[in-house]
Amino acid sequence: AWTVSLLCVLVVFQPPVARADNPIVQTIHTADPAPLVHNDRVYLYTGHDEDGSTWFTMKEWRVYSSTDMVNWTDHGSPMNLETFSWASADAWAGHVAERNGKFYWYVPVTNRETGRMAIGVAVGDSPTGPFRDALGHPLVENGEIDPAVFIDDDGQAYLYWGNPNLWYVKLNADMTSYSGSPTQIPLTTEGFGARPGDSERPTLYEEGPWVYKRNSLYYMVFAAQCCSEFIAYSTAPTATGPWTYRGTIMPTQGASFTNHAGVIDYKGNSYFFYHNGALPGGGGFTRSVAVEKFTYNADGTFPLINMTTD
Ligand code: FUB
Repeated sequence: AWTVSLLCVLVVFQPPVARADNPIVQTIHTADPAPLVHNDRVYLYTGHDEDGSTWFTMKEWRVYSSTDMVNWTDHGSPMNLETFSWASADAWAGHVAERNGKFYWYVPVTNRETGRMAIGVAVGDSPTGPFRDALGHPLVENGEIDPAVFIDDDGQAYLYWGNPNLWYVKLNADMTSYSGSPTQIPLTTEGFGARPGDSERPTLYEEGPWVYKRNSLYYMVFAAQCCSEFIAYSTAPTATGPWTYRGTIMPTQGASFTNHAGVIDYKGNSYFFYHNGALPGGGGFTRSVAVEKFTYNADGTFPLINMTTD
């Protein structure tokens, strides 16, 4: 009887584990994946589309983790709009980075004072939180969204973000302040491709930048061309450019008119995270995060990656 009750206790207190084909999360709607590898584990940070949404109605962020990319542990929601006393709505696409044992989560939210989007930063002592507002006010306020953080080999951290423009700023070592002013990355057609038939936005860049370095080459993966977004990328010899457009990674597919990418290497494989509307009843405001394993071409370019349910 003792063994059985111990077993019951263990079963009751196990964090929920979901075995996932795509979509990774099949119990709620998730969007805007931001994977992070830490201590041999993949942490997946997402937004949460409210059931029945007819807009990007999002109030909290979620965390999942895995050691095999198949079985995912649900760590719940360690951060929501109330984490930021100055935020009123729109818990949109964020990104987490680790530095010196602390985890910094950059997110766009609506600033209740201005009614405009601003970027906040929360900090936690573990990848699953709890997270607290690091500043008590926005880190960046220019009405634009989708922060992405990248720490270069020399320790310099950068924050990128933007829609309709594309910005970066050099973060200080504390990760919660920056030096200089935000700089606009020139949206040239050489850098970000030519958008057909849209004079206000001449390039394909729409939103959702994701920056990383591989074999001395800097990659910027981004959502291209609203409102049937596909995922494209550019590369550069430095973290600040100049960027050269390299083409499509994931064509427009599925029931969501947005897409949002995150790329990692883990245990010798490369993984491409994205979102779609693949759950029953899913769509543009009820999205689901998914992942595909892929192999870079020998010259470092991306293969074309399609959405699957595998
Ligand atoms: O999830 C809300 C917004 O939709 C994100 O900030 C964009 O990247 C798009 O996915």
